[in-house]
Amino acid sequence: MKYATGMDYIKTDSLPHMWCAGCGDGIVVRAIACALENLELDPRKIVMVSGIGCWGKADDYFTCNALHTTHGRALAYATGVKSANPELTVVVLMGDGDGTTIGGNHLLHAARRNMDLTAVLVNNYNYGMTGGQASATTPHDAVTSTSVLGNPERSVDVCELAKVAGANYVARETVAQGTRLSKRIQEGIANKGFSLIEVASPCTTLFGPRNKMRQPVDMLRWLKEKGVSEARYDKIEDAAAQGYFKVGKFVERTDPDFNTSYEVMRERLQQKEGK
Ligand SMILES: Cc1ncc(C[n+]2csc(CCOP(=O)(O)OP(=O)(O)O)c2C)c(N)n1
Ligand code: SF4
Repeated sequence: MKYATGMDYIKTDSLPHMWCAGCGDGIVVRAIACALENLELDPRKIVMVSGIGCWGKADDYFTCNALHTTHGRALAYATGVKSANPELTVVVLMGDGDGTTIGGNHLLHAARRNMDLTAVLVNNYNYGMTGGQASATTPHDAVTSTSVLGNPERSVDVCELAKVAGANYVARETVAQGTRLSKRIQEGIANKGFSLIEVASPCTTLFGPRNKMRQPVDMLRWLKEKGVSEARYDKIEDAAAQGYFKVGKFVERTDPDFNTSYEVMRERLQQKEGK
């Protein structure tokens, strides 16, 4: 079997990248690039739609078409792109602030419509680009620049949200296991309908040091230790309270996607009008 490098999909002239040392974003770029290579997709028929934030800058590093949009609205733009040309492969790049906090409503509706998009949502548990404020995925009691004594709120499980809203494919992996992550992204792109791949990733400058993980490696160790399979998670007493989270594939189904359902409506209209 050929070993994917992803290099045909990465703009090497844009390197070195802008992210801090130890940030997980570079690993996710590579995981997406390898998934695209394994699927043998033509970069000219792929559109990377990104929101705003550190991860939102990722579209700069791909050889594909890119649409850098407004904070929290990437899924709305991606819906427009896919509806205008359903032949395109549309990959949506969002941070947890982008996709879950300001843009949470768009996530709900993209999943409900089952738009044929693949959202790669990098969850670094805070707003990285603007100074490390708490987002909707910040764990309860975690320290951020807006929760200096610990986060009083509970966090949203993005995968559960996408699952109940009706996404066809839902998975979560961490950057500590890049090959598995790439495989999930590949499965998500290959699956028609809405796919959400949540990536647990370190923010080594803002989140780690505030939460007793001073070195980048401490955050990686934390993600590897706490991200466990569903089967293992269910055996751990008070798993959530101890900070464990599930990784793996949670949903894989083949319900009709939005554009397919829309075509059915168009045919009905033509029949009604006798065309
Ligand atoms: C409408 C709007 N509100 C706020 C901002 C400011 N802003 C820019 S990036 C960002 C946070 C991004 O956080 P996240 O999506 O988690 O991505 P990260 O930087 O952590 O990768 C915010 C609040 C903005 N650009 N637009
Ligand atoms: S601030 Fe955090 S998320 Fe942003 S580049 Fe640095 S480590 Fe990455």
